[in-house]
Amino acid sequence: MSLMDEAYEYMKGCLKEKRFIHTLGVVSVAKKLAALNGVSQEKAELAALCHDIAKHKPIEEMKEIIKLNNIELTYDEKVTSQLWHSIIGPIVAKEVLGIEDEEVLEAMRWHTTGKEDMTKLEKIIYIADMIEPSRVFNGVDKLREETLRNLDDGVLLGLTHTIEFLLSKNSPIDINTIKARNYLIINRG
Ligand code: DGI
Ligand code: FE
Ligand code: FE
Repeated sequence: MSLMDEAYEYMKGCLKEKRFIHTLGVVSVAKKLAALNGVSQEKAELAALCHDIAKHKPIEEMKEIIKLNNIELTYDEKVTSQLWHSIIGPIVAKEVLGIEDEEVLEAMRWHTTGKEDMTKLEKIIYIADMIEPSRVFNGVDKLREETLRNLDDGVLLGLTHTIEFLLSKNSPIDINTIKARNYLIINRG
């Protein structure tokens, strides 16, 4: 069986139905964005398929994986468990599926927060996760339009939306999200 087929089979088995539907949505948007932006559709498909591979792990198991792999969490990351599935995702994907492609693993790693100076593949997985068809929130249609028109503009709007959402909830904002947005603003053509 090919790695891709194996990944489909594993993800279908490890995710709840709703999350698997979300995942298939991310795959379809990511492939489309890859085609539009000159990125490997196969890498986009694999990264999208596996991006939430650790999402359903119990908190204790996530902590254990973080500890076993000597990952030093920042103070902010320690108190934000929503970020942990993306921090350990690449480790799990390597271990259970044997994924070695660093570009794919990095795109999985940064799918929740984004980061400074992202690759096109990282941008695609970050934004596809937000705009896949089953996502519903105020402004999602504008975000879809903007992303199809221009990947950087879409990612910038997505980062702004995330920051506004976190501000409104009085949640801590991960530093990588701020850096991702600053970088795009400073370096946009
Ligand atoms: O895993 P998904 O649900 O598909 O999406 P995701 O990986 O983008 O995770 C979304 C969750 O992560 C959502 O509950 C908001 C939270 N989140 C994302 N960035 C930050 C954050 N939470 C905090 N506190 N700070 C962040 O910067
Ligand atoms: Fe996620
Ligand atoms: Fe997701």
